[in-house]
Amino acid sequence: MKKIIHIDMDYFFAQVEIRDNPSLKNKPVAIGGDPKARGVLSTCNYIARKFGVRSAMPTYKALQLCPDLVLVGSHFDKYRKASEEVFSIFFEFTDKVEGISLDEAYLDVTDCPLFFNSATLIAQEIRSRIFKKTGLTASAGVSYNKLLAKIGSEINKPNGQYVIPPDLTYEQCESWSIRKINGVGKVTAKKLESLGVKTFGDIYKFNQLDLVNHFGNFGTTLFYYVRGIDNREVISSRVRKSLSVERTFMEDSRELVFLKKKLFDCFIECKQRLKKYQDKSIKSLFVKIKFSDFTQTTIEKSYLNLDYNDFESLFLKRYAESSKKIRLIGIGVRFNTNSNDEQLVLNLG
Ligand code: TTP
Ligand code: MG
Ligand code: MG
Repeated sequence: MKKIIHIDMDYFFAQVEIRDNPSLKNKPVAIGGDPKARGVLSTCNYIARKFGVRSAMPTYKALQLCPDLVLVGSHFDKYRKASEEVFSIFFEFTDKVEGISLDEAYLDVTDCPLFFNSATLIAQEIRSRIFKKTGLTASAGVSYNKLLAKIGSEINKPNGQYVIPPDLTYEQCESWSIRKINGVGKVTAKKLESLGVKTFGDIYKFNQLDLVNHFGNFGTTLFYYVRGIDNREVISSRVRKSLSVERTFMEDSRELVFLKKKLFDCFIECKQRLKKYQDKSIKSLFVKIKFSDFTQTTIEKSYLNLDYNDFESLFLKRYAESSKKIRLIGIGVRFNTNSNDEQLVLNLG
């Protein structure tokens, strides 16, 4: 049985804006939607949601529901940066990461050796690392397939997680809204509702053939989904472009013996972790140094073979060019990537 985690950031665009402007913290806040230009909102925080404000709602309507709503313009560069930070944390646990949008992904952690292979603990740790790195909260669902992991991530939103174990019973899910189902958009939901179908339990009353007659192939999918069956794989939406290992020191240092020892530790760990990527070809080697004043530098050379001496000479060259103490060193390799799949495939929403 698989172990799948679905992660989705809470009120993503709004949370980023509020993080960067704490005076908004206890106010109802929505993103985008110039009322004069008859715009619609991208999203809003949970305070605004109490008033009935929602994503994609026309701004004038949101202001009728919540006259104190604070409208904030969007800053995609910030959302993209936060998203990249969040995704890089996912890759600390598995390469099987399927990005669905900037703020959402599925992870297959079936083979992840960390945290005793407990998907619940991994989800907890991912959310905690996300918060430490970005100051943002995320919610997670944990289950044995994508459908149920996604349903789970909604249950304790915001800033929560929920596990749906394999012994899910009919009683537990019969009252779930069909709108929870992946692929049931407004149109399908309307059609289902016109047949008197609102919940998982209602779909149970139809046999597979009836569902196919009404919904084509999706009818079969529905038939299985409401029985907790979903065999979709997590499809990696991004290929790994590099692998690196780094160490931050308790105290900044310029002691060469100490620094070389740390560099060598990184090398050994990097070599060990590279065993998993024998199908990839290495393009270049690099060394990263962060100084006590937090400035950072990366030195790179093209790859011939994986030799510790190459890393050390890169390091020594840059070490000699500065007199600053060092707080972090890292080494890594970049892989050759097929230009078609190099780019992270992400869309919004
Ligand atoms: P969602 O994850 O759907 O929503 P959210 O993160 O704002 O809120 P939550 O997950 O806590 O329910 O979407 C992620 C971002 O995508 C959202 O912050 C803004 C953007 N978005 C739009 O621009 N238009 C939309 O209609 C939706 C649904 C989202
Ligand atoms: Mg979200
Ligand atoms: Mg989302």
